[in-house]
Amino acid sequence: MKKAKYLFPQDYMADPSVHVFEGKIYIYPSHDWESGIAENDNGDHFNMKDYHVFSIEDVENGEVTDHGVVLSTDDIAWAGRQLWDSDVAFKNGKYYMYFPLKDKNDIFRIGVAVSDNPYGKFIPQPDPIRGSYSIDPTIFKENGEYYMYFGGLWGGQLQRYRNNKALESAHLPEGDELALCPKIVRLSDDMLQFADEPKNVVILDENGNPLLAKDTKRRFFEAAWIHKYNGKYYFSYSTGDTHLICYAIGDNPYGPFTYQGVILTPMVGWTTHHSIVEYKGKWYLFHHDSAPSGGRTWLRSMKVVELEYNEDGTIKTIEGSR
Ligand code: FUB
Repeated sequence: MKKAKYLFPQDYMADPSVHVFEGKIYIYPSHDWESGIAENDNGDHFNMKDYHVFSIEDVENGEVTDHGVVLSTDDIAWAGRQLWDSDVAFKNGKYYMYFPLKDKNDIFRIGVAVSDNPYGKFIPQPDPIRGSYSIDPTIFKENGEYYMYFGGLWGGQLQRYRNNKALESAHLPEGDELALCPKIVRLSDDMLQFADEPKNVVILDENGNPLLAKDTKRRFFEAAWIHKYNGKYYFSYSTGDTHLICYAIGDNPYGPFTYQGVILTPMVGWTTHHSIVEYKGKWYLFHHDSAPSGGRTWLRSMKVVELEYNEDGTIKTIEGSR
């Protein structure tokens, strides 16, 4: 499958997080809609209010099943606005959906909703995770532990925090300052809270130095994802305002990770967001672009394309739609 294909042309869905549950691919996207809010650097135009779940058994030729609305802001007691990119993990017979949402003070928190099935419905906890902040949670299971990676700049509010504490005023590093790091945190046994304090996920350049803020084609912006290939950990992410999906490789889930290259060059639209999964012996990159909506950045459509590795374990760059 060398050419990317759109997965669900009937509606606008973005940020696909993908897992294999019960032998099928389950897709957990954001649900874009025409909210009428003007585009700005704060992402106010991404004013999503519910999630659908999708499944597919044959990625290359199969039908995508829409399992309908599985969680909505109407169900969430602490909801303000903007349901952004979510992810789902399975443990002990339950499915846990992690979602970023602004609370009633317009601060992003991360909530959890629970289901008996991968296709929902998901029942939200009454409060967000204690100590949670920013956006784009993704969950990775390793050696029986579950880890959340999260964080996003600009509208994702990561620049409002240092050492897991809110700043008096936000500071987005510039120039030769160190770039802000995405975060990793271990989840509690019941999957409903953080087990410890979030830590920095450090991305190094080829000389072993942490990436700088001015390195906008390589530094982390949002959309963390992690997968394992041949015993190594591949941390992938969006560079946001330079519109790339990049990756870095490390020896354990906490990193550090060393920058390797570009997985996906710019797509039609502004945001770029993805997940990577192995299914039936092939690897796939799930992502989105705004081509079907004529480039309206807030109306994105999810896509899939095969992802291939070189013999040395590096990933072959995929050309985006721009
Ligand atoms: O969909 C809203 C936000 O846009 C996501 O949380 C970001 O990763 C970006 O794709």
